[in-house]
Amino acid sequence: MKCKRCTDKAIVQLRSHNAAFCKPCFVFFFQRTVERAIAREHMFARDERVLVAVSGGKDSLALWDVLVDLGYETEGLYLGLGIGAYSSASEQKARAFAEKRGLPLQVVPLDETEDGLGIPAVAAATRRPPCSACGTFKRHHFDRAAFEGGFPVLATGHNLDDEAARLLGNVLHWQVPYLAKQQPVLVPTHPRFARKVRPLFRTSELESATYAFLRGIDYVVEECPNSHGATQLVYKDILNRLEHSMPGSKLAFVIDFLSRGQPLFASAPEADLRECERCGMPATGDLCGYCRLVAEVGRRHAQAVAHS
Ligand code: Q46
Ligand code: ZN
Repeated sequence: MKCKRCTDKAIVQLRSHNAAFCKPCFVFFFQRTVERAIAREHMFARDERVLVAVSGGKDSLALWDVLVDLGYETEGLYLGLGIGAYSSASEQKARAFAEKRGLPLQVVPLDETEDGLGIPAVAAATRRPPCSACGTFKRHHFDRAAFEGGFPVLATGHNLDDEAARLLGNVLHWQVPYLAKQQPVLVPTHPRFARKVRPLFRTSELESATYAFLRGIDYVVEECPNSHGATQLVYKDILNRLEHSMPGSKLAFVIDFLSRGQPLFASAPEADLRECERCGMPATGDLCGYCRLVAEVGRRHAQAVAHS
């Protein structure tokens, strides 16, 4: 098997691209795919500071590595979710990555913020699935850190597999408002929001794992314990089986949706946003989703004390 670019001995085969690459050419291919995605989708300009949400996993650290290599000014943001050993290990990987490269990293441990609530505590108090609470908390703290740090752009490490699984879920349930917002670039709908971008939306999980390995990135291999049994994994499994029989299906599913399907949904009306009475971040009602959830935890705790 020969490298498609230089004809040296290939070490990676990408059936979805009908190509194989040697180490330097794969690194070049991966970085160029990300660079083109940023340019074609107008994600951000050379002079814009980018806040990169890092989880300690392969995708977000690979993304940060590429952005730094491409010369962008970046800062990492790690959110300590308080999920036991998984959170400790992932924080350590994110910190080690930043320290080794001399990059700025902001660490926000949820249980040390003013509300003092980690994900397990919120999930237990509200009896919600942890991932639902986690999504609300992540969105809030990412938005807030970008706003307070004056970052016009917030980048996350969602890859092609994430995007394809999300699309499959949204189509299966005809989630029109979500389909309207499923784009690699989300333009801010309020001055306190940053532009949210997903520069890895064209690169697969396999490609980011390969990139991380070849670049010597030490990432947390274990998945979050709450991801087991998640619907997303079922979708990913189905898509992987499809990909195995028909290489390139995942990429075509996402790319064709973005070019031909998504514009048909994009006119779904946007909710009017005001500022949350409690935290000041954008909200559809008096309180934002995050503050409503924190208030619910407070109410549940008060009820538990009253009944004890
Ligand atoms: S971190 Fe959070 Fe994920 Fe864990 S609790 Fe669920 S959403 S699975 S990406
Ligand atoms: Zn709020």
